[in-house]
Amino acid sequence: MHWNKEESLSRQDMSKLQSERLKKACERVYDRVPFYKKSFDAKGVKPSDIKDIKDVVKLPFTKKSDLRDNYPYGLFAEKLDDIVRIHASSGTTGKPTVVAYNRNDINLWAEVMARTFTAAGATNKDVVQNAYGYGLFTGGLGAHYGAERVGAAVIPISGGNTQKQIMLLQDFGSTVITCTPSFALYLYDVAVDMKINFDTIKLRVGLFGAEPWTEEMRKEIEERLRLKAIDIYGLSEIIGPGVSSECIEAQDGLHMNEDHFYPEIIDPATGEQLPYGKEGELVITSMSREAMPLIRYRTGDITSLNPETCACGRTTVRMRRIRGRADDMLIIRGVNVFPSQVESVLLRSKEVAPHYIIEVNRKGRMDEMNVKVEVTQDVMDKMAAKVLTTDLKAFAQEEEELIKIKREIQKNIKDIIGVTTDITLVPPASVQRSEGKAKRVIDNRPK
Ligand code: DLL
Repeated sequence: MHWNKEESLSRQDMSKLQSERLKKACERVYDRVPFYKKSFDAKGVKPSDIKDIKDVVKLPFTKKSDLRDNYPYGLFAEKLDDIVRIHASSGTTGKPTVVAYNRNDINLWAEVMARTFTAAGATNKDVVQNAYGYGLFTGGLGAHYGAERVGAAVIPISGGNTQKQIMLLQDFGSTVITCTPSFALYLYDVAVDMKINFDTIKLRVGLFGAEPWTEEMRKEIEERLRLKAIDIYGLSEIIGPGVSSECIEAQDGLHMNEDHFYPEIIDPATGEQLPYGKEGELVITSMSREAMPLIRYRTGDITSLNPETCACGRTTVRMRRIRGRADDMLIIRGVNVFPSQVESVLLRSKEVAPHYIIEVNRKGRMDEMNVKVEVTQDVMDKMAAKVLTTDLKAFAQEEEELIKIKREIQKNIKDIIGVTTDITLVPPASVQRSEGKAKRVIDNRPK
């Protein structure tokens, strides 16, 4: 089932629509946003040079720093009178990135999020427990309007409040949950602590995003929470959630809403556009936005694009699951390491749980990576039982067991990623849980 006919246009019709929309967006920003007039002029390009979607490569990029430099309202293409919503995403340093919507943008957002819910199999028969944070973060309100548009009953519980979340899951019979994948796992842990019988919970699908996660993490979540876990992607600068999402039929790549958000993959070093299938940085032009369209926005996210028609019938280009952000990539003694690669390797091991922290330190001139990961309750129980026997030999064997687990993970990380790491196994529930976006990396190296 599709929400809009634009999800299954022929490639030719899609290009035609994109070409028209790109032209309009260029005219709009050139006329209304001094920053764009300047950056178009600096590149020697005029809106009239843009005749086809392929001409996009002539246009200048927009970077996150451009939003900061024009803080707060400098990139708005609309007067405040017509702006009806302002969101912001908190950066790690300094001022937040500010984004604006007019009425048409809010409507567009609800439409693309309705596509997202529909692709995940949600309908007016569903009860959607929306555990994305409401506020400046786009997750809460973005999911809210989309779920309402498909006619579902939305519970605007927002993030956090874990025990109450579980009570509502049981009492309100929520069938769909929306939250970060790390919060989904946290919810599960709390439910286990509360001795909840999962047969009393009706959840059948979760729409998870806002942070990188892996296929292995998906499997864990699906098994534990007994639902289908759908990957949804977006960023505030473009609209919020609603940029791309998986379909429940195939779960094989995220359908880009490319009639509104034109995707390209570039080589992050040279800025050169790369062909379909090649991995690089995702760049998006938000062609239909009115209050704040962005031209060739560099997302910093690493992925690739696949133009083949999906088994679900949608023809929109699919984006592969995000590998990570270019700026989250760690360089450890010359080897590029994405936290998601470490996650994949860890979750292959049955003895550890999907809760981990990667810490990087510099000793002298050497980088050292330490991965702190929780062992499962099973491993813990086995250890405890042995200790209780006061049988020292058995205890020593258990320690050997732990060393074996550590060695195996170390070996897999070395073989698959190519770096030597130190592994610290810690008891269940000792790694900090997240109610929103998880923080998985602590980099203590001097900048
Ligand atoms: O995280 C919007 C969102 C809300 C998406 C709810 C999905 C669900 P920002 O706070 O601006 O917006 O953060 C955007 O988060 O550039 C990616 O690095 C990362 N991200 C978002 N979704 C995914 C995903 C929202 N599915 C930044 N997989 C993006 C991996 C994701 N990374």
